[in-house]
Amino acid sequence: MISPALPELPDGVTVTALRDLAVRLATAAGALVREGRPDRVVVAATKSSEVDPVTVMDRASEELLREMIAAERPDDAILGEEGDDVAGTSGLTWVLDPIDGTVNYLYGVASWAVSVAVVAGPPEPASWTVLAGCVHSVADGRTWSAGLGEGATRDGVPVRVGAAASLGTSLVGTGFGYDAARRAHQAQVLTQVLPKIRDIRRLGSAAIDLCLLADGSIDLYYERGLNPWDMAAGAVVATEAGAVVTGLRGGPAGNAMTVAGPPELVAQLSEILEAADADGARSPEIG
Ligand code: LIP
Repeated sequence: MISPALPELPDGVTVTALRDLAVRLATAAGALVREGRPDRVVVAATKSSEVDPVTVMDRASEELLREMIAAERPDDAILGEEGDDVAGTSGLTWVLDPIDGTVNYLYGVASWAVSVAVVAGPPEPASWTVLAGCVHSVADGRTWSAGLGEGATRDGVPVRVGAAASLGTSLVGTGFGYDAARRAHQAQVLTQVLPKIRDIRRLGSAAIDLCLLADGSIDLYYERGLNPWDMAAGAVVATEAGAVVTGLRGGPAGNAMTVAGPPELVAQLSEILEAADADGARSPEIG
């Protein structure tokens, strides 16, 4: 995949410096959350449904990220999963997921991450340009980062998407939303996908899924219902590693659908997803 054109950046700002900051932010928040994890994590509140939890450490992690950004880049805007939007004047927005994979964090399953990205343009996947991002998988310390036009790395080593021979031998990551009707539809879609691939992985963090795709640990990824903070950092890691990250029916990646992988496999998977109405284009009542 060819990186999108680099937009004009504020004076003195470079992609490399933004990427370095994204890594520092994600690892600092990761250390806070790792050290502060109690033996028994409790749910502080729920959001879109009773199975969509927030913990005290989601909030503490995002607070730390916001404080560090305010100190280092006071003119930038902030869009975070757990707090109010902060307006900025620089044209750059930090897109924050303080814990992606909160359910795993809650249960002590190792797949959860701090995800930090910085974007130019409106902070929504259809129109932003992601300049840099970092996904820090806190339990095992793996850290993926990417800068626009700079490539992607895991723990400093360049990564590339894998080259699965065919859709039939592809290992495909996916995820499910928090709404019951949406989940029922996602389960139906899965019945169309599963017989045509090697297997499915539902690991519980979209940010990590996109990074595993980037380093060839899985071959493809698709999910409906991603929020901007679930995907911003992972998407730049994946595209800089050679993946296409797109929506269905010629649209951009976003809430309706995100499909990622090598171009030819994405095209084949997208055909199945479109036929199964995986983006809800023919069933808007499901939401
Ligand atoms: C979660 C994801 C997960 C996805 C869920 C949810 P959270 O983010 O990353 O993989 O399937 O729908 O968006 O809620 O843990 O930040």
